[in-house]
Amino acid sequence: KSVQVIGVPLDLGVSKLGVDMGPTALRYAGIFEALRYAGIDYRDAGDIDVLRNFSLDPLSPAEREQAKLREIIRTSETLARFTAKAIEDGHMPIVLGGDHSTAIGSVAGAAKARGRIGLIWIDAHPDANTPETSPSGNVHGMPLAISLGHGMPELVNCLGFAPKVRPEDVCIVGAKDIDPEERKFLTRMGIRMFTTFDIENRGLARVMQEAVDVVSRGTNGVYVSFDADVMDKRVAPGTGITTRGGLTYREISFIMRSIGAGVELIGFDIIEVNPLLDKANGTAELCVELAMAMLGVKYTDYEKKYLASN
Ligand code: DIR
Ligand code: MN
Ligand code: MN
Ligand code: MN
Repeated sequence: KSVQVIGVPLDLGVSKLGVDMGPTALRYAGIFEALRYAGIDYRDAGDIDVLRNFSLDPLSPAEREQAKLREIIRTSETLARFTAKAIEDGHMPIVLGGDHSTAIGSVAGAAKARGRIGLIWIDAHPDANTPETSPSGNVHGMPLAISLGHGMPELVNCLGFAPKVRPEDVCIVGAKDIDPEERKFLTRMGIRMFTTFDIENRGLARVMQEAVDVVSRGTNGVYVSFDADVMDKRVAPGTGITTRGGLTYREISFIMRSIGAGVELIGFDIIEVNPLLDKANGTAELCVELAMAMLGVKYTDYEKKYLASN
């Protein structure tokens, strides 16, 4: 199996600068060295061209919002076509974000190529807001709703069809900060969500068994969208919204290994790595390790220090 890596330096869906450097941080953290270590064939497709956030500064607030939305629509279409093509050609796409509006395009592409897909959303937030329910107005809080067919029509209709996934094929893992209206939407849609409370309450092994079942049943493979902010701030400081009580290193490692062992993986996103907020790029390095875990390869400090270096 070969991998195609694409970077999406997109920060137009958030209010903080820095996630546009996610792709660079992940490359610098050694994602290609890791793939080489694992003997996995790969190609770096480079970064999609995206308007820089600060280039919009001269515009009025209203014009700026319009320009951001237009650019997110354009980027989503480009990424969706790339992702679909990679899958149709027999490759596994790994998408380096970028804020989470990146997933609008990658999920669209996976659905275009495979039809009925399962989707695992690993995130401290369900990202299931619509413009009507969003407390922030930020598009990175909306991509799951959009993939389910709810939100701005231009984004919902990415690649010309909607919805991208059925509610019964979606599973959220690790959520803890959920907006009230967003929770109502998820309940109404019948989305399976495993919060950090559920992980404590039921045990992670049982939660992951059920998550894998939900997304696998009846689907032609599973796409994973991984937001680095699901991890505790001491584990992963290099991400937009860091909070107390996120997942531990062992929890997130277990989640990735369970997915790798349990599903037919179509591809995945690594989202919201922000090197400006990081300590010596450690969050990006951890995300590389976690990506490898999803690919079924152990690539911890032990391999890096003792095995890969010889
Ligand atoms: C919040 C924050 N629910 C919003 N979402 C974040 O703006 O809609 N998602 N940070 O990753
Ligand atoms: Mn997110
Ligand atoms: Mn999040
Ligand atoms: Mn986010």
